[in-house]
Amino acid sequence: NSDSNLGELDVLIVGAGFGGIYTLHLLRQLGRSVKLFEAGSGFGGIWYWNCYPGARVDSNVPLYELSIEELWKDWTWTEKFPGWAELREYFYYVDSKLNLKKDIRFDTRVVSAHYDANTDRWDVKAEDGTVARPRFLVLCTGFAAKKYIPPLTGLETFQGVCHHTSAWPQEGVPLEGKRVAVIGTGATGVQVIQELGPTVGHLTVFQRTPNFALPMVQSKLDRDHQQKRKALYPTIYRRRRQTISGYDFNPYPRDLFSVSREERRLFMEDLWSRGGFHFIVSTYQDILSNEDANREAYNFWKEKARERLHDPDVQETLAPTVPPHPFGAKRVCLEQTYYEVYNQSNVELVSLEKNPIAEITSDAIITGDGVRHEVDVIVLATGFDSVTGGITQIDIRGVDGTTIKDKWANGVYTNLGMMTGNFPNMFFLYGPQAPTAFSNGPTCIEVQGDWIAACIKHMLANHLTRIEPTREAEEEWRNLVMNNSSKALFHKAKSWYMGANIPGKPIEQLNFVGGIALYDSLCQSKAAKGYEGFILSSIDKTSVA
Ligand code: NA7
Repeated sequence: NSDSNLGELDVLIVGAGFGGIYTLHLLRQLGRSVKLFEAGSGFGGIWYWNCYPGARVDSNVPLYELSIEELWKDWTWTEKFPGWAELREYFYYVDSKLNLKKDIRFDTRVVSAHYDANTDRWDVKAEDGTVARPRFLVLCTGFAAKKYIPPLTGLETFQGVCHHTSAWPQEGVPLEGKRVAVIGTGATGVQVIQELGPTVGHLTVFQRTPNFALPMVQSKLDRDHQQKRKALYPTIYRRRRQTISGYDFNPYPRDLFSVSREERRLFMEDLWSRGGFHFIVSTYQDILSNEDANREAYNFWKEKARERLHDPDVQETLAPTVPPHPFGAKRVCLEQTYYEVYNQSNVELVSLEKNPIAEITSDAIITGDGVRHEVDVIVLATGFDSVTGGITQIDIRGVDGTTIKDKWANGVYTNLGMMTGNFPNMFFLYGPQAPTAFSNGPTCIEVQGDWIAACIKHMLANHLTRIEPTREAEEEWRNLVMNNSSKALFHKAKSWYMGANIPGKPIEQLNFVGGIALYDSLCQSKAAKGYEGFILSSIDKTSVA
């Protein structure tokens, strides 16, 4: 084999984020040939691409890390909610322990994968000409691998600096004293805005929909204290798999209106003071299903946000009297100084709801009211073709030549959110119809990675060469995913949870919202029943028959 032709492999993994490195480590233990291709020049996945100012994880230490091989013993974080640079360092630390690099090719972006039914192998090609023929293909491309840039008239004529947050230059961008525009106020926009507000000359924020951001309650972490807490980590890691959201906390098993107004107030104050996702995850169990309960939570949130804002117009734009959608129906994010930033004289908030962007010229963003907002830099914090985009952007063709993009054009079909029919031997992790984005990443990844590794082990040990879901199992799984969310309020918002942020994308619940513990048990039980809902076969037996 030449250097760019890896020939036949047992497994090829795509992506060197948490999902990729975890499955690489597990699968290598089978003693078979396993390689990993990564488009970026380094480790980190989402933390490789998203190095914009202020990028930070919304999960607290020690939940956002791998639980295996006692990796946590020799690693110390400096902040409760670590930033992108430290998260990247963590990956290099993991590499130093697990020696991952020797099986990884960086700068190798997979552009196509075609299934060859004659050999039960995938023909995989990368942009640089690298090819491989793995039996099993494991896509660990993440839920936010395909950026979304909206069709803004004249954007291509802008002469200043313009970047999407997930394509931020690795060397950084000089912004001090500059006139900067941020378009978008999702989790990313909020992080960029609070980071840039204090340093840039002028910041103009273009908001279409307000974000109901929650206080992160960030803190520096003391090394000794962290060391002492490590005795609890194995318990914490066991527990995170038994919760709804993969953290170490669960919803409170009471309905909001079942307790007195006073008790509610105290309870919510307590959750608020804890920070992180407690206010949305540890709260009353009916917050995301009962609209009245939801409004109570919103009103509490609104009061808190408004207390921090000086200008009444800004208060109404950021924390409106009537919310545009239920609280939490779009992903809420964590903030530190987001609201205070708007009290600064160099920060201006433009409501696109009142004044949409009409046009972008060589040096300005012009809104519907005719105002020219002159800027040097445009930051596009406009999100992603989330959950499915990372997979469908690759030219993946199944047994009959159909692309995965075509298969999912009118809706996603999978079994267990890990495989799809007509695309045998292809697994995806942290993708559609799995707890993706409704769970802490590493927790979900370990649950799915364990299942995939066990499945591949089973296939190899039994000389099976092909596994593929049945259509019935896919229909059943889709119904389960939809039914699980039918009582929830997610369908009342135009969010990426529902594919609604991308024009033309089918509107459907893209994530399994039943929780990690239930998901894990459903996956385990199908495996225990001999991979129920999947057809397993061997090419040798097929040819004999
Ligand atoms: P999001 O959450 O999809 O946010 C994208 C933002 O961009 C959001 O505020 C959008 O407004 C805005 N947007 C999108 N299109 C336009 C147009 N055409 N004009 C103006 N504004 C627009 O992406 P993020 O990167 O913030 O976060 C993604 C996930 O990564 C996050 O949830 C975490 O899980 C990590 P809209 O709300 O649609 O009105």
